[in-house]
Amino acid sequence: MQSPSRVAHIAIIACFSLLFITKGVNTIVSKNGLSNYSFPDKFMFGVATAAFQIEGAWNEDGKGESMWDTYLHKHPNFTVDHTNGDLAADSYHKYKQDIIMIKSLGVKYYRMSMSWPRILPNGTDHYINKAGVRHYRKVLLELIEAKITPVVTLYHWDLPTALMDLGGWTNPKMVDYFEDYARVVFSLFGDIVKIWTSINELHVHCYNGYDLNNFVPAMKSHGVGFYLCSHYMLLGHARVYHLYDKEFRPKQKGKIGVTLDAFYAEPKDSNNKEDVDAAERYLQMHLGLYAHPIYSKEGDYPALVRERIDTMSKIQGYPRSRLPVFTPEEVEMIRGTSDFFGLNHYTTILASPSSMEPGWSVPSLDHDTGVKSDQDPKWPIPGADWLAVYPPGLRKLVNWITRNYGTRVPIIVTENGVSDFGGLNDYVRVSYYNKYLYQLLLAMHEDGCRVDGYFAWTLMDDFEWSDGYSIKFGLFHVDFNSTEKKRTPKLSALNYREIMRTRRINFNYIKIPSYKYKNL
Ligand code: GBH
Repeated sequence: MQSPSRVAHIAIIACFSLLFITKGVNTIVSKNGLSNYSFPDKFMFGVATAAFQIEGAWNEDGKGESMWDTYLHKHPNFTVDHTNGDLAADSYHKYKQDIIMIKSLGVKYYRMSMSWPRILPNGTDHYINKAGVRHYRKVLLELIEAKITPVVTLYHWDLPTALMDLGGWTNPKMVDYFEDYARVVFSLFGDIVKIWTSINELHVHCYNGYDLNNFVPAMKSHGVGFYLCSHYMLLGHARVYHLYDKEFRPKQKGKIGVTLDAFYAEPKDSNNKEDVDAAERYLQMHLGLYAHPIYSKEGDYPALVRERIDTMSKIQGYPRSRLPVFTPEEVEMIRGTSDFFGLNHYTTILASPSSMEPGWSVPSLDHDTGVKSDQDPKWPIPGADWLAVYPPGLRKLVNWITRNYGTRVPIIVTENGVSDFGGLNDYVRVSYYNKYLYQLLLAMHEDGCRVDGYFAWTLMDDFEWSDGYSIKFGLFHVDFNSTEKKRTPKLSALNYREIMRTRRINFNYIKIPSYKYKNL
């Protein structure tokens, strides 16, 4: 038996080392609340938006209709609050104010998207809308004047209706149309814009639009249209990369990449091999499907994905795989077509295997994946039901990407943020940004991941697709009831500005009342 004093001694040592260990993996803060690690000077900090979600002015100055305009006018109840993007935050008219806001945050980069039908009202390049071109030129010049570098997304889901009428992204011809549109945009704005992203979140556009049907075009083509859409988007992205690389880069000297999205997947029970496999399968089917063709050494769809969908298609009696096949030339054409890994990340799921769940269609991506996804009851869900807060998920995802695709290209977090139901005292958002950014610092400083930038989603409250205006993601509040769409900074805007100023996270900068938010 050990003497009581010896037991106490051991307990004290254990306690200290525990303190030390937890300090190592959790937040290390100095007395003044500052994070131990900092963001390098050349780290790109920014805020992100998307044209359809903020611009409004849906039919002004010769703009054509996008599929979101047309569909929401036809189906006004499609969004939860029966709203649409006709007016949104009216950024088409208020862009100068937006740029003052961006500047006030102290960020040096602004990720925005261009509306394809504002530039090409009919989708095709036989007619260019001069007023639309003039508008984006004004916005870009205003940004430059404010010393903010624009990062422009060519396509953030607002497809011209004329092209949707031809089948949208399931039509192989879309690859040509996208290239034509990109050529117009590069020639008109490439003197100013030096960082491009081709497409925002191929997965979400195809999954929500073809499998789940809660996003336009709501095509009800689950398990078939989903893969066609993904396939032609990959080809479209690659064509646009090469177009830039060959015809524009030599003169314009910019960079071009793509933005992919992923939830992180954690095994429901990390001691259970089946759950571990399920988590990996989830990541491969959701992110690997797009990332492998572009970023892996060998290119093409991941073997696991290829085999799984081929097998399922066969069992289901399809004459050929529902996942289209790239020719060897196409594999080569897509491989290596991104100067950075644009990553949108919001949340994490717990994965376990399942062959069928309520709500799944057959066939579908979910059914093909065979993974039941749960949320940990300990994770707060402050707004949208899909967005549970689990900060270490970002660090783990960035590590997963680094393990799978190496460090040839840097990761740029092109979106990250959290939703709530409104209010200026958005402690939830302050806490979210502090903790997610700290996990990013750990990935960079302790795990050796190559991360070059971070964009907060989003500058201000906006039109959140099928959630309408019911949930809020903004650093700035927008009063959608006022005609002037008045903007007001939230606490999170002040906190973000402080991070920009110090290049560190100051966990004490905004005190979060502990009684208010459990688990934050
Ligand atoms: C991003 O997508 C978008 O790029 C951006 O436009 C958007 O405003 C932002 O997120 C915030 O939502 O029906 O179960 O799929 C993030 C991916 C797409 C995830 C929609 C949640 C709805 C839940 N999101 N999806 S589900």
